[in-house]
Amino acid sequence: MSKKVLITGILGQDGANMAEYLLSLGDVYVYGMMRRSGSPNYHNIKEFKNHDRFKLVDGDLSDEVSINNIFLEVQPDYFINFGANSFVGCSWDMPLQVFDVNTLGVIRCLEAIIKHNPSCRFYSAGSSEEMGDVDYTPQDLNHPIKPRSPYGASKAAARHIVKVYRESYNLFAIHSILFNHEGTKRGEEFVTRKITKGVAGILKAVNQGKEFDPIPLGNIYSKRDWSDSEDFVRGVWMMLNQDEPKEYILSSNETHSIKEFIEMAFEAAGIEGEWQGEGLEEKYLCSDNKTPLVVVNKNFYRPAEIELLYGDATPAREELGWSPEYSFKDLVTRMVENDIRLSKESA
Ligand code: NDP
Ligand code: GDR
Repeated sequence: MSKKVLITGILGQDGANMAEYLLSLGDVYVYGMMRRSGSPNYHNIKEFKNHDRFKLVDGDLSDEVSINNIFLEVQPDYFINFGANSFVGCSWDMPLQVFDVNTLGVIRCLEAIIKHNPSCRFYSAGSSEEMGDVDYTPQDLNHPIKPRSPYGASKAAARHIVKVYRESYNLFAIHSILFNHEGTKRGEEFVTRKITKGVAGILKAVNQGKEFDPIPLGNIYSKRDWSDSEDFVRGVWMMLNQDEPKEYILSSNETHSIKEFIEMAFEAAGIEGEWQGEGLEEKYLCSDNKTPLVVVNKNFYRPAEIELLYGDATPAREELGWSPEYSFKDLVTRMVENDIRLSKESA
C-alpha cells in the first residue's frame, strides 16, 4: 500500500533532499509543509515541485491550528520534522522564537499525532549542537548534553520531550542526533556554502580579470564532522522503518577544521593558496600574486563557540546498515562545482 509522508521544512536542505529521495522510491506520496512568505524560494524543490506524488501545504510550526489541520487533511503514515530555525549564529538574537519553533513546535507535532493518529511514525532532527563543549571524542549517544547556544538548548529540550512522549504514549517517535551535513541545497549563511559560493565568485572574477573581495570568516579553527545531506536522509528513512524506535547518531566519523574546508574548496576550483599571519590578521592568500582570498572578521565570531565536533556513527553503520556514499572531498568538490555552475548562469 502506498505511504503518505508529511515533511516540515520542505524548502530547506534536508526537507527537499528527503522529498526527492522518497519520490524516487515510488509509491510514496509526499506532502511538504512550508510557512507563508511574501516571496517563497522554491529553488530547492524545483526538480519535483510539479511531481504528481508531491503536494505543498501551508503551515507553521509556531501555529498549533495549522499543524492539526494539515495532519487531519493529509493523514500521514510518517511525519518528518525538518522545520526549524536552524542557524546557530542567530539563536542568541532570537532565543524565544528559536524555542517556539524548535522545541514547542515539536510538542505541537507530537500532540497532533496523539490526538489524530498515534500509529503515525515521527522523526524530528536532533543536533550535535546538543553535545556542546564536548567531554570526549568521538561523541556517541552516551555523551552528556551540554549545549553552548540557545539553538543547542532548544534541540536538547526537544530531545527530552520526544523521549517523554515516546515512553508515555508508546509512540514511534525518534529525535536522533545529526552531525553537520551540507550539500548543494545548503543555506548560504552556513560556513560551508559561504565558502563554496565565495570561491565560485572569486574564480569568476579572476577569469574575467576583475577585482574581488576576500571571503570574511569568523573562527576558522573550529572543527566539524561534515557529511552530505543526501546520505543522511537515507539514514533517517532507515531509522523510521526499523521495528523499534531506536535512535542513532549520523556522522561521517571524521572531523575537519574550517581551514581544511577552505583549502580543499580553493583546490577544487584550481586556485592555490597559502596561510599568512595570526589571529585577526590571519589570511589565506593566492599563492601566485598574494591577493587575499579569505580574511578573518571578528563580526562572525560567536558569543560561545563549540571548538570540536566529531561523531561516532558506528552503531548506525553496524546495526542499521547505513553507510555514506560521499566522502569529505566529494562533498566539498560537489558544492564548489555546483556554485561554479550557478555563478556561470548568473549575469
Ligand atoms: P534549513 O535551515 O535548510 O531548513 C529548515 C526549514 O525550516 C526551512 O525551510 C524553514 O523555512 C523551515 N522553518 C523555519 N521556521 C519554520 C516555522 N516556524 N514553521 C515551519 N517551517 C519553518 O535546515 P536543514 O535542512 O539543514 O536542517 C533540517 C533540520 O535538521 C533542522 O531541524 C536542523 O535544525 C536540523 N539539523 C541540521 C543539521 C545540518 O547540518 N544541516 C545538523 C543537525 C540538525 P524557510 O525556508 O521559510 O526559511
Ligand atoms: P554550525 O554550522 O554552527 O555547526 O551549525 P555553521 O556552518 O553556521 O558554523 C560552523 C562553524 O564555522 C564557524 N564559522 C562560521 N560560521 C558561519 N555560519 N559563518 C561564518 O562566517 C563563519 N566563520 C567561522 C562557526 O563559528 C562554527 O564553528 C550547523 C547547523 O546546520 C545546525 O542547524 C546544526 O544543528 C549543526 O550544524 C549540527
